[in-house]
Amino acid sequence: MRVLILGGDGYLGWPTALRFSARGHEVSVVDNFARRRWVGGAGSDSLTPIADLEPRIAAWEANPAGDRIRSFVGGVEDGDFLDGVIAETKPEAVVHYGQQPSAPYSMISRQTAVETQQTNVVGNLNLLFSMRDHVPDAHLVKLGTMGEYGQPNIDIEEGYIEIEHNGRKDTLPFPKLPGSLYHCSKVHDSTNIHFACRTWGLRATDLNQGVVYGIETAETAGDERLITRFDYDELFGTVLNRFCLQAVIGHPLTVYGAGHQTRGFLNIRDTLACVELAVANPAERGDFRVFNQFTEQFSVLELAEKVKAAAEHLGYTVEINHLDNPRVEKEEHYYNAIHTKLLDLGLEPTLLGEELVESLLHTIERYKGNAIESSIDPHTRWNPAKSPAGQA
Ligand code: USQ
Repeated sequence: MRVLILGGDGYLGWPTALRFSARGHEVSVVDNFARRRWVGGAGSDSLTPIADLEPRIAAWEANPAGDRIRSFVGGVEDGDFLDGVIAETKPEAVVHYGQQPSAPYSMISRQTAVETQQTNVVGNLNLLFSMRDHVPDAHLVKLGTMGEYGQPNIDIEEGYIEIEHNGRKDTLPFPKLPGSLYHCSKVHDSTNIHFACRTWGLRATDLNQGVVYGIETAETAGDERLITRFDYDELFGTVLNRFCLQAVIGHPLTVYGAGHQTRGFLNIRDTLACVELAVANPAERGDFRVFNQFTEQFSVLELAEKVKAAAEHLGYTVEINHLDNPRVEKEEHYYNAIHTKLLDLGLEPTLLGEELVESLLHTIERYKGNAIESSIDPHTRWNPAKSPAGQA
């Protein structure tokens, strides 16, 4: 299959490109290296050493499992550039990770909020037009987020809910309560993709993904030149990855508030498995499918306790700190999200046992000398008017 991966230099995009290449697909990647710039601009860097895209691809092509990967350097916000790539590569599946993925980054300022929504909403809209005009039969696999739903006081369904209102029934998109301007951008994307499916007959799968953790995947383990990036800073590091890095370098774990905020989580290996399953089982023409892509639910405090236990087992001393929550989010809430569609397609979840946390800690140990500790503590507040006394 011809597979185009947007954001192919990123945390998930790079290992996804290798996975499809290892399976014998014809892979092309697009990236403008914005993630590298955003993280650098935040005074941080990937913990793992990552080469530039071209040498990385050359290392993969020299690998026994490797095959040719074509690369295109440019941004999805540039509609003419993207149109040219789609027309040239004629993908049968497009996996779209080419977005600004950080909730805190979107909340720094008006400028970063506008940048986030421009990159995400305009980029996605450009893609829909290019697919309509050049590859209307191709399958769009879009990385959405569980955060589109927020934390409603009812069970979260997979994309749609049957509603009975004033004696009439319909199946409608599940209500959205996004928790940051980044999450809002993903809601806007979902609306636009759904519209394109209904109106132009495109086929799409929105993967409403939970919080990802982990570093190594089958293709990247064993060859350091192929390792994916690993972020742990306040903006781009996801919570479990951050806690593991913090435990290894002796930084108190940064639990925001009480830590009872509950989210869906999944291992990076399962992200790749889910994307593969979605591509292998495409949506019908005109269909906008939504899969909730996570394997387990945890509260933030439960994760901190798991990391503390595993790290102490390895001889570390770990302190858990409860910081004043820089975000505006519910700390006590009901959370039960349905996630059966990917399991029905054959997903075999990688569960977060102590062994898995220990193996993540061991991988981080190899690179702990690269950690920039000053990038860890949170400074971005969702509502600056609510800053506690003494803080800017
Ligand atoms: N949190 C802490 N301490 C930290 C960092 C985070 O307590 O040091 C808490 C946050 O307050 C939040 C939870 O952990 O309640 C998750 O935060 P996160 O930064 O790991 O994840 P989030 O901002 O929700 O965003 C991440 C990805 C995003 C993806 C989303 C999936 O960056 O791209 O869409 O996870 S979801 O959370 O399901 O919306």
